[in-house]
Amino acid sequence: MDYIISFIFIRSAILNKVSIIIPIYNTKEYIEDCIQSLVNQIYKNIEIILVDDYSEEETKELLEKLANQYDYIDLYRFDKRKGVGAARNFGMKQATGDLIYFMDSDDYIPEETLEILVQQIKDFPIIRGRVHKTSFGSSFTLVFDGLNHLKMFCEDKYNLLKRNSVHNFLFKKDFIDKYHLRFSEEVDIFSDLAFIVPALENTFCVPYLREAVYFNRERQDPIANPSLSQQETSMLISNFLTMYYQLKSQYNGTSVQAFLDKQFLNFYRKEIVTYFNDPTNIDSLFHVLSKSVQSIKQGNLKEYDYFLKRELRHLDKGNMKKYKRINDQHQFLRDMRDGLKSREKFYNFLYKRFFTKLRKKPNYIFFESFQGKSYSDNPKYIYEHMLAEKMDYTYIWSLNEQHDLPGNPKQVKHMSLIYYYYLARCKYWVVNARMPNDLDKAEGTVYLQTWHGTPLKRLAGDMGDVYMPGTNSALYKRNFYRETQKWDYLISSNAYSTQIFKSAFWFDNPMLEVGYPRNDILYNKNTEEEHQSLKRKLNLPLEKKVLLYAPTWRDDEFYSKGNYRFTLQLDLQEMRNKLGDEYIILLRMHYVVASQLDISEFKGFAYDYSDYDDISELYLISDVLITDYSSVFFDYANLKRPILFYTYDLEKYRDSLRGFYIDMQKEVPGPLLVNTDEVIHAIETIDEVKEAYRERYNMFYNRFCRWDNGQAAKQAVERVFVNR
Ligand code: C2G
Repeated sequence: MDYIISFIFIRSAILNKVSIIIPIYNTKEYIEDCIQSLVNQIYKNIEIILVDDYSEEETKELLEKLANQYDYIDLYRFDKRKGVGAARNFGMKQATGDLIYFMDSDDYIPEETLEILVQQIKDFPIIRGRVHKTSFGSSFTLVFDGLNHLKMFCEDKYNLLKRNSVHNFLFKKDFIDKYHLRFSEEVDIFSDLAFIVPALENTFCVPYLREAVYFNRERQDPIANPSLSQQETSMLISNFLTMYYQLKSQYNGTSVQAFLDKQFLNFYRKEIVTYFNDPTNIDSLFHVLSKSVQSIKQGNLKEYDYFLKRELRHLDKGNMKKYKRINDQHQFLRDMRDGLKSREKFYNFLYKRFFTKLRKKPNYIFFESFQGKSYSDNPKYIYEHMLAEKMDYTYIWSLNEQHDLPGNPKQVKHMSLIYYYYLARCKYWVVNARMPNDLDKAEGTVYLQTWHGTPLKRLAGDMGDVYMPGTNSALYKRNFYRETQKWDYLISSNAYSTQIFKSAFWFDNPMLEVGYPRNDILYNKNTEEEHQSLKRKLNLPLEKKVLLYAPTWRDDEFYSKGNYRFTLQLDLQEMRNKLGDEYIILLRMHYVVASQLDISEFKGFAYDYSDYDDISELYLISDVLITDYSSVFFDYANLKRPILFYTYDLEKYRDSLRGFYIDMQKEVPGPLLVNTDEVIHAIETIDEVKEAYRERYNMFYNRFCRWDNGQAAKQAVERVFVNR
């Protein structure tokens, strides 16, 4: 008996060839993962139909290479762009399988998926597995208990369409043919609805298996390489309305209506309302929206809130003026409702709705360094230059703790109510890192972004997967993009940074190529007297040489968002034994590191200066810098003093966490060391190290430090405040 069943199963497996149709447009960074996941399928009776929708050269070549590797891959290429719907329709025409499965070229599936779906489809025309959103590559997977949990969707089958897509449905080919199911070629986004709505309409029940997983990858870069759902909102809306309309008229009087109305109302609430936060967006959409609303069945509106119903009433009546007035009131109330979610959101609401309505003060300047954590970096030196020049401005500093500052400026606590108030009143912002995500820049604000380092590690738009807590690659880049588009000026300290900033920050406004104001001090105060007086200020012994250890942070080692962990990997005991007669060491953790160092037993040798505001002053008094992947070495090189790289986790940092812009092994101006012994040895033989790296150091200096000459603050101020 068993024998017969397995025979039948094998026969049906032979019959059940699956044609996998993949439309492709420029997804070279993902397509290999996608195809590999198909090659790895346990279910082997497959053909893969790649339809290249006129991708650019690199993707085209990669596809040709991949198609040549396996005889069950067929590659077709359009001679112009036709869209995802056309590509899938074309793919279906080529398909020779009994079953059809659609995949997107940036997604992937675990090896069991097709096998489970094929086994379980039985007499049903359609089956569906679970779609799981992820921002990681194919190494990521889900673990189940080994059982198949089959669930039937019958009357509620439209719930399977929450994402409006055909992802992870397996269809019988004869069913597709019988009902002439085709994707829309009129729209790009939501073209699936034209296929899947009639498919469901002609099915009684759809089995669903959560063990058959489809990983729907959120693209890393919604700015440079958006997926369809990451496209411009205006396109998203117009495509949605086209499809909605078409289906509404096609399925008049059927059960699909309720589903379509629900999709419309959800879409209206999620996308359109947000889009109408800017009321100028209403004009072009009003009429088509009005027509859509007229077709909604009153009964389908029941569960929605008062705001929504009131807006829809005015859309229904087609009175744009009235609708705009109501939209305005509602946007205000919605902002307020959002503002009640947290203290920061409430302040942001007050900022947006009230403070920014006040007149801007043309001579007020707002300064902030590292989110108010310190009085430091480029903003400090720009500020002090303006003070020294006695310029006629009022200065406001954002600082978490009260400081004793020259010029006695107004100090406001970062993210406090008064912080938002002054952000709105100040005409100028001088800031060295990102501002709060939700903060919009009001009209008339001039934002000078100084940034805080020459990049070694890949930045923003140039990053691959993001490993920081509380975010994913797409969200991180979208927020970053929103931030950089507010910058009116950006300071760059070398031609290399200029080039990177333009692409990584998507930045087209004026770049101030003036060097770093924070490095002015390295030219203007680099004298023996200044060193001595700084050492006195810092309570350091005058007779000892100084080592400065200033590492960066690790994206994947954290306690919570913004609070990073750091484990000291230098053996201080050993260092004191070998170097203590001649040297002391200053330990300087990165400003996002929350770990506290316990170095009490190394009193007189190791000093923790992690909380000291200004690292530039520490550079001035140190004889050797020890760092890793921190941008500190680009600045320190201005002093032409020796630099050692304690890079015990180089491979991981470079290959999985961040990636670098330069080759550390070939280009940095000092040796890469992997344990304390090597660090000690390099310090003991520092003259030899200097000699060995002399040529490389000179090249490095010429490439990265040439623009710094003690005049950067002056030049930046002239560009932004004097010669505007
Ligand atoms: N910094 C510091 N102490 C450290 C490390 C860094 O004071 N132990 C300061 C330096 O001014 C440095 C800046 O913070 O230049 C940026 O630190 P990085 O270690 O380079 O890291 P990150 O904050 O991620 O910035 O383009 C630069 C990049 O954005 C890196």
